Amino acid sequence: MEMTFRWFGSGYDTVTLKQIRQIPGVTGVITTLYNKMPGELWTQEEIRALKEEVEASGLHISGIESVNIHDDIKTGSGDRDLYIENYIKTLENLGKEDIHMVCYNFMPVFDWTRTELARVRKDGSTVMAYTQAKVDSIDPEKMFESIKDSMNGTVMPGWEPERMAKVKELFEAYKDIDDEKLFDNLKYFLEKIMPVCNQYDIKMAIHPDDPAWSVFGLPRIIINKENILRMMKMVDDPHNGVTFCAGSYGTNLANDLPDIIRSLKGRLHFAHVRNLKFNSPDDFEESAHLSSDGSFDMYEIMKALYDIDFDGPIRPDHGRMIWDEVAMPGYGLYDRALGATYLNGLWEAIVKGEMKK
Ligand SMILES: [Mn+2]
Repeated sequence: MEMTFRWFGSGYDTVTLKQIRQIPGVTGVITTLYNKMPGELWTQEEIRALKEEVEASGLHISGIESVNIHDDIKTGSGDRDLYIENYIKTLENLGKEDIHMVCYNFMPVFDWTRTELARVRKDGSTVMAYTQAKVDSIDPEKMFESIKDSMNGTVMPGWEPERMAKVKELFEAYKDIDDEKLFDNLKYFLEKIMPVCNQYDIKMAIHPDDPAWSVFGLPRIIINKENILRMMKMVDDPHNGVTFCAGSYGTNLANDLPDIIRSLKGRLHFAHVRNLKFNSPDDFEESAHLSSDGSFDMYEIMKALYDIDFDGPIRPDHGRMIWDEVAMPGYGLYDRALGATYLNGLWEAIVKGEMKK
């Protein structure tokens, strides 16, 4: 595996490439063209400029998170074919710049959903948290309003004000879309892009829905082992792969995380590893990465990645806000750097332990 760090780009991220370069063991960044709207074409020149900026810092681009999918593709309507053409061209341009892993998601309307962006924990750190009761009591069109004041002046991925201004129209567009239709539309999209992925060896890595169940009555399909196996089988190509995200699959306690990892051997192209602390099955918060601070056994997660010979990029995920840092919720420097170091420590212990057997 390669330890990486998510970086939103100059002008968007409070964390600098220089800071990332100084985290021991981190050699690559997972980045994006953050100003691009879903469906928009990425030119080769823009990608090259991003690549040159990253490489000038002594790091390299390990993959893209995300090239976002336009809602017309997810709903299978409107200008879907035009947006797929743009997507194919974008993948081609990434391939020409020697970038070979693309993370994306197929979540309707909202990206990952949290009800609090700064819950205060006993140690004074703040974390993102989710309470089902809060979601059940809120008008979905007010969701953005309810959290936007806690974004610390940043734009959170998937929560762009331009999209959220149209949230009512978006809900309307999805009113006839159920799980089966969403699967059909995903299949249509994947079949169209597989030729370019094969030509340039681009590994597509679908990110799970977060939380891993339907919110506000919207369909959600990338939520458990059964559905992810179906998704891989319906377009059976190694380039049609998966991002394992511990914090997203882990929202549903019925998901056995090491077992899901083992079922993805050969199709797992990217891993997000973090912990959650459950206060009840309907209330969780994003704890530190350390096993003892949350509800997951992080050793078992890393061991499963080792056992399937995972060789793709891995990154720490949402961190706590600590040491008075002001940053995008979940995406400060300090706690994610601690997370990367901890995960590297687990990995070293696993590798050396196995070699001594
Ligand atoms: Mn994730």
